Order: sequence, then structure tokens, then C-alpha cells
Amino acid sequence: MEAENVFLLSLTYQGGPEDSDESLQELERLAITAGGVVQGKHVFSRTRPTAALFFGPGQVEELNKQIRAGDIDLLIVDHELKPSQQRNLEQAWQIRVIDRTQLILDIFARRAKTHEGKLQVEMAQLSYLLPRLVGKGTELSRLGGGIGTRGPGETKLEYDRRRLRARVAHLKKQLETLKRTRKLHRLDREAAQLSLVSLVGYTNAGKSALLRSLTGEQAFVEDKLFATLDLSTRKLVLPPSQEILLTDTVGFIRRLPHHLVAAFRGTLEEVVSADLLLHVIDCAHSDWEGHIQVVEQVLADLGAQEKPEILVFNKTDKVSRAKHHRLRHQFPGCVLVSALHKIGLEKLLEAIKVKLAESWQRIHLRLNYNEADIRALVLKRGRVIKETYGTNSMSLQVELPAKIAGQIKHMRKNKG
Ligand SMILES: Nc1nc2c(ncn2[C@@H]2O[C@H](COP(=O)(O)OP(=O)(O)OP(=O)(O)O)[C@@H](O)[C@H]2O)c(=O)[nH]1
Ligand SMILES: [Mg+2]
Repeated sequence: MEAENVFLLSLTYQGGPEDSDESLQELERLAITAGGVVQGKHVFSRTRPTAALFFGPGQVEELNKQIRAGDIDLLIVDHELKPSQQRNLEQAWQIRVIDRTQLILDIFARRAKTHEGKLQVEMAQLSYLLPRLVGKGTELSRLGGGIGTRGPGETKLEYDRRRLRARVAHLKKQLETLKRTRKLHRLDREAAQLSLVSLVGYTNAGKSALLRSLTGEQAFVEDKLFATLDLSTRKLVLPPSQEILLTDTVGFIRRLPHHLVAAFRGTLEEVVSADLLLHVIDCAHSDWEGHIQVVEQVLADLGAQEKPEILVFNKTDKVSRAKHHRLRHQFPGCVLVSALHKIGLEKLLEAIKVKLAESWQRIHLRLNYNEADIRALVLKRGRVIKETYGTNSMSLQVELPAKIAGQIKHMRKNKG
């Protein structure tokens, strides 16, 4: 497909978002990720948005001249537009207009790989499109290509609204089924009693790179926003022998469209059901502090603000020693790493071990020598603090997750 020439537009107004500059820069990266060539950008300012056009009539006219003079295929507005505003702007400018949400949906559509990921994106796209179909009738075929029209939804655009609604209902059902299956997997995990550690963080922070460096497996890493959409979970051994599961998933972004949050809620809830969150931060990014806030807000929205968390500052290879010191001072307990250069990984593994152990119970076990299976379980899921050997039995001081302690009790009772 030929690259599209896009123009980016934003509005500052009283009571509006205060992060316009940061957000517009990000919109530019998103547009490029979606395959656009950014021809220009502009920030208008007004007391408040207008109901009909979002921007002021004079501003729309001013931009019209610029559009006529240039070679622009698509206008992207860095706000969520009402369906009527979008239609009116398209009429005024005679080119396609999409908003931030639609752009992000487009990127998600390209990125979704697994069955569930695709269903979730289609669901988000359709819920976004449905209110926009009002009065459009056969005009829909107009949306036949380019940024903001791609993905699982695109072949479905000929459906009339009734069939779209039926499709949404169908998707909902399928996602529900998948969610149930996932719950079963979660039960499996609980049966296996493995601790789950989730990587969370702003998009492009280096979560997948970290998963890859830690586990030595191939995770999809790319210098693009939303490189990863789907859950991927790997087993990881914390030396010497403790086994845990590490999960990587979709990154967060400011003004994450609520359609997406809703569609991806199942996956995100899975992530935050973890025992421990590793919040990965690109400390070389100019807005790293803003990113932390966005991520903490999304986590709070998902009800995960109380989860144990380790702040992992990544890409430390790109910042000065002085900044390392400042970060350590400002965020006690944080870990500094470079996923790319594999720096600080042992410290991170140690920090994960310590943090997981904070909720463990310390118990005393007297084991016969034929109970090697229980000792092995302790070594895999917890740790031995002290161990002494007698003639007929060994005495162990151990620290374990409460569940494992319960499991061991159960195992011994069954043996009689
Ligand atoms: N210099 C440097 N670059 C890094 C480091 N870690 C990751 N990167 C780069 O940062 C970019 C993003 O890395 P990813 O691992 O894809 O980031 P992510 O957090 O998984 O991003 P999403 O999947 O989009 O949410 C890639 O180009 C990586 O090579 C690091 O420690 N140092
Ligand atoms: Mg990733």
C-alpha cells in the first residue's frame, strides 16, 4: 500500500488535557507506526471545543487553505471526536479525518497475532464503529482503505448495523469462552503453585526485550509502539532453583481508548492477577515521569494499585551515571537494568526473589529421609533457611508461599 500523507491536529482548551505537546509527539510516532508520512502538525487553541466541528469555524477554514495547498490524504486529530464532529470535519475539508482512538485501533489491528488478540481488536473496532454508522448508510464503502480502516473489521464493513450488532454479540460470547478457558489455565497454575510475575509498563519501555534477556527466549521486540499485543508467558528459574512464571503483554499509553481497555480487559486482568508486577520504565525517555503516572493510573483502573511492585528502570545504558544515582535516591528499592546489554539482571532476579518472599511463611519441617519429594518441592517453590541432619530425619527451617505450606501439610497427611 502506498504511504499516506497525514497532517496532525490538536486543540488546547480550558479544562482540556495538559499534556498536548507530549501527546502530539506521541501521535506522530503512532502515525508513523501506522505507515503514515507526517506532512505537518498544528496546535490550535480555543476557550472550548465547538459542538459541531470540535475546532472553531475560523480554524477549520484556515486549515482548509493549508490542506488545499498541500498534498494531504488524511487528517488525524489528537482527541476523541464525536461521530458528528468527525463527519462535519470530513465534509468541510473533503478528506478523511480520524481521531487518536481510531489510529490506535488501526495499529492494534495490524499487531494482533493470536486468535484472542484478533477477536479483542475486532470487538473494539466494532464498538467504536457502531455509533458512527448512524446515517452513513451505503457511504460506508467509502472507508475502503488506508490508515484507520484496516484490520479484522475491514471486510465486515458492508454488514448492515443489525448484522454488526449480531457480530458484536457473537464476539462477546467467544471472548467469554476464552476467558473461561483462561480461568482454567489459571487454576492449573494455582495447582502447580507457581508464582506469576507480570511485566507491565508504557509501550516501548523494553518489556519484551527484558523477557527475552531474562529467559533467553524469542519475544517480539521492536522499536515501535505496541510491538506486543498478546500475552506470552515463560518459565524462569530464580537461582538456585526457584521456578516462577513471567508474563509479557500489551504496553500502556496515555489516553488509552476506552474501547480498547474494555476489549482487552480480560487479558489485562490476567496480567494484574499476578503475585508481583515489574513496572518497566524507559528512563532515557524525556517523559519517563509522565509514563510512570499513566501506567499507575491504568493499574489503578484495573484495581491493581495494591499489588506488590518493583520499579525497573530500563535503558540505563542511554543515561548518565548521575541519573542512575538520582533514580536510586528518588525510588528506593528500584532496580536499574539494561535489557539490551544484559546489565543488572542478577540484581533484578534477586529483587524478585526478595519481593516474592515478603509474603511467605516461615515454617519448621522435620522430614524423614524418604520424604525427598517434599524437600524438592520446597527448593522449587520456596527456600531453605537452615537444614540439619539427624540419624533418622532432617530438620528444615523453610520459607514458603502460604499455599505451598498448605500443600505440604496435605501431602504428609495423605502419607499418614
Ligand atoms: N538502548 C537500549 N534499548 C533498549 C533496551 N531495552 C529495549 N530497548 C529497545 O527499545 C525498543 C522497544 O523494546 P520492546 O522490548 O519491544 O518494548 P516493549 O515494552 O515490549 O514495547 P510494546 O510491546 O510496544 O509495549 C526496542 O527497539 C529495543 O531494542 C535497553 O536496555 N537499552
Ligand atoms: Mg513488547
